[in-house]
Amino acid sequence: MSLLPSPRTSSALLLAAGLVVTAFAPAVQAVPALPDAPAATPTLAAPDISLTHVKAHLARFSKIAADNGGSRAHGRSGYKASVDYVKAELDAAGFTTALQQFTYDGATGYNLIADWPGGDSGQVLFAGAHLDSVTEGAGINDNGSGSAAVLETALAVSRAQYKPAKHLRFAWWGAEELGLIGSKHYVDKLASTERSKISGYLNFDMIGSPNPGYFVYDDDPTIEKTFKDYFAGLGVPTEIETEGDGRSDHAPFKKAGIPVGGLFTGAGSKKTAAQAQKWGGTSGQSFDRCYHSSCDTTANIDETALDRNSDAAAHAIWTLSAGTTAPPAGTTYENTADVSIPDNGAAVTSAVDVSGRTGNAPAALKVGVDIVHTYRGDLTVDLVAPDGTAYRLKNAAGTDSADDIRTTYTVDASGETANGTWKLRVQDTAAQDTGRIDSFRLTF
Ligand code: DTR
Ligand code: CA
Ligand code: ZN
Ligand code: ZN
Repeated sequence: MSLLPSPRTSSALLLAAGLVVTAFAPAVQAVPALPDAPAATPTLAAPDISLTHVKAHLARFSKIAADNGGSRAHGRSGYKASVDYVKAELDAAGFTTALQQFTYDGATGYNLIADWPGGDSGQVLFAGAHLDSVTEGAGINDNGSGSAAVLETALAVSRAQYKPAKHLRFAWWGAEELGLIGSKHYVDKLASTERSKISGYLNFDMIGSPNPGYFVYDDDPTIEKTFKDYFAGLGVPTEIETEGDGRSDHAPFKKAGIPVGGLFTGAGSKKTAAQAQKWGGTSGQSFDRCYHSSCDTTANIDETALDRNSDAAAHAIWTLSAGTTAPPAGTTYENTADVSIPDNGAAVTSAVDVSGRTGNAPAALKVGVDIVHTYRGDLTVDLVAPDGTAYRLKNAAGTDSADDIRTTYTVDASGETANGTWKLRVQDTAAQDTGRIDSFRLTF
């Protein structure tokens, strides 16, 4: 049995090195990473997003609609005026902005993309909202609310001169109301190499409904937890957003395999008595009685909901961009429990549970193997991915009479989901000589 270092000492040393450490356990089966293992990158708290500022953007959207025939719909002058307003705010705040044009229904549409300079261009945290309204009205809740919250959060990034680990990108989409046209166009035009750089897309569509519910998208667990933890901190219960699968601009990103999340306060569906009990408001009444109607004006906003969701958006953007959505590269998951290898017998395994990561494992996954054995030529060694796929690390080799295997293999595991139970499988295929697995670790 190896002399196990004291968990505390080893954990402290490894944590100091920014590595996440699984607990040291006498049992053979894996132990999950320490649930409260602190993230390697400290998270700066997001600033409070000013409701006054968000409402000021809504007032501008309202005036734009009034000055442009009553709406901010795709193909109408009110939409382009909305784009010009948001773009001017962002240009003045130091963002790198770009207009992406597309044509739909015989009219030119525009996506406004804004990049905040800096951060790891290989890890992009993306937040967006559709800027267009329906033709019936100004579209203040749908979706001036999301557009204004995302704009004010972007401006808060500039005011704070925030420098997160990840690169921040923001977007205001065109022609969502006609079928997610602008966001679909953006994702369609995005090269696969660029898609893989997006660690998450956060969508904000209707976040100030006058009879609000607090709904959190449940598409990606890490993003969902980030939002739910925020509202738990406010003492505000949330529900999973079930109405929207495919019904807003996160859908094209999700379809492209990008982790998505977002917030929603409800549209035409009616609030139940149970929901009114927990959130207040009026049961039996729509969350937004002016959904897609001319009465979707600045009076069609619940300010508390708008403020809470704006602050939640900022919290998620600060948290998920600080490199904490997934433990940073170089994170190790280890199992140091000894596992005896039966002589000329059945295979045995040592397992580690990987969690809290997004996407797939890397193309250069490091597999650390410490096996004590008096004739390593007897042994076959495999890495087994969470879905059961086996990667042969070492074949048996009768002539290799040396002792022990203490080495690190590099495996292209990019086809495997990162999270799950990974196993080291070892089999002694020849009689005589025995040994044990001393430890097994994965470094992402
Ligand atoms: N499609 C959105 C409104 C909408 C309806 N259900 C959901 C769910 C999640 C986000 C948005 C929506 C629109 O009319 O813009
Ligand atoms: Ca606020
Ligand atoms: Zn909408
Ligand atoms: Zn709508």
